[in-house]
Amino acid sequence: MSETVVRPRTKTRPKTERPRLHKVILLNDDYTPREFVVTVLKAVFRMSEDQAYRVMITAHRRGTCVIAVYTKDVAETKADEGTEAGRSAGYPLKFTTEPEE
Ligand code: TYC
Repeated sequence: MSETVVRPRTKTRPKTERPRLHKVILLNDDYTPREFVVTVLKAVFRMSEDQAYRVMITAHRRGTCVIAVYTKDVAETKADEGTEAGRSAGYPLKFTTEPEE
């Protein structure tokens, strides 16, 4: 008597959830000089002069601007670095983070 061995032809791939990314958001204020905002964006977020200027002017006109998305830790560290750069120069510059949908 012959035995038929049936093996599954497909491998089960466990679904791994990708970690949610977090947005870093720049908030406008009335006191921080535009040029200072651009300098911080270039230093902390590695932006070109052009990119930094566009992000700064967007926040200036609309109130906020999303800068980039990172893992939670990196987003929070960068937001703190940017906020601290403003604080140590005496400006109320503020960056916040928010999880992506
Ligand atoms: N509104 C500031 C000014 O007129 C400039 C500014 C832009 C400040 C963007 C913060 O996130 C900001 N000097």
